[in-house]
Amino acid sequence: KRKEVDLKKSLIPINQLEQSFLFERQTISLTERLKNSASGIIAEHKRRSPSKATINQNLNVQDVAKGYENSGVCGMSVLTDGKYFGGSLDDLILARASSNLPLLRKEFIIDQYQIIEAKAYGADVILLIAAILSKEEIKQFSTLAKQLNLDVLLEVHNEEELHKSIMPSIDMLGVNNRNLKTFEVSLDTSKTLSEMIPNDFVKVSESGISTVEAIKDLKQFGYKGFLIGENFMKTDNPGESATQFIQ
Ligand code: IGP
Repeated sequence: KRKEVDLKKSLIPINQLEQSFLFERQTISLTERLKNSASGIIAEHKRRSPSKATINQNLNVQDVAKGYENSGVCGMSVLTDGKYFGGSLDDLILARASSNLPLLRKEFIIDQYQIIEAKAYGADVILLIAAILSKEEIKQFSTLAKQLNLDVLLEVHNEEELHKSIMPSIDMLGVNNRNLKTFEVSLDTSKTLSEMIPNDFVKVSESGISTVEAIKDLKQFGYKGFLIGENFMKTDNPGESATQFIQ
């Protein structure tokens, strides 16, 4: 269903995307940063969400990006989905213009076009969600991303999704602590799945993280990356809030 909605918009032809100046840009690897970081924070720009309605509508994405960069986080995640999260590709390109952080395009990717688009709008990393993709699509999409020098964060929520997702074209394995159907959050999801993730993938724990203690705990289970949105975005100064999570 989403495919129809997305493709109905008048899209910029692929060859034009490929000629945009950001398409030529040297991407920055979030995976490498996480490997070498003590804090491992990936800070998200998120105005609203289906589980929370409004989080913060008063900030502009440029200030948020600069604040996150100054705080010393490893990377930034930018929601580009409009329907559920109130984001857009404009947010991505504005974040790119305002910071040198590795940027993750946070989107429900279901078509290769969106990966080329991600690069043209300044992303360094794409998200692939195992729950909405077949193994074949994961392979095809991640291979394309690697050809474009983009890192791939593959998101899972259970063992079955994890097993279909393990392949060499994936850089990071993200465990979403939030069940996308019930919106229930439990950090135990990350803990339980951690031992099934091979060590050659950088492990990222996503959603529902709001304390430094939770991060310390998750590090014991091998996690190197921590994706945090709401906890920073609900404050007046997300960058400053992020500072408290960086040692
Ligand atoms: C951030 P939180 O609970 O810190 O705001 O979560 C991030 O993990 C969450 O926004 C997210 C998400 C997603 C959003 C994780 N996977 C997939 C949209 C689609």
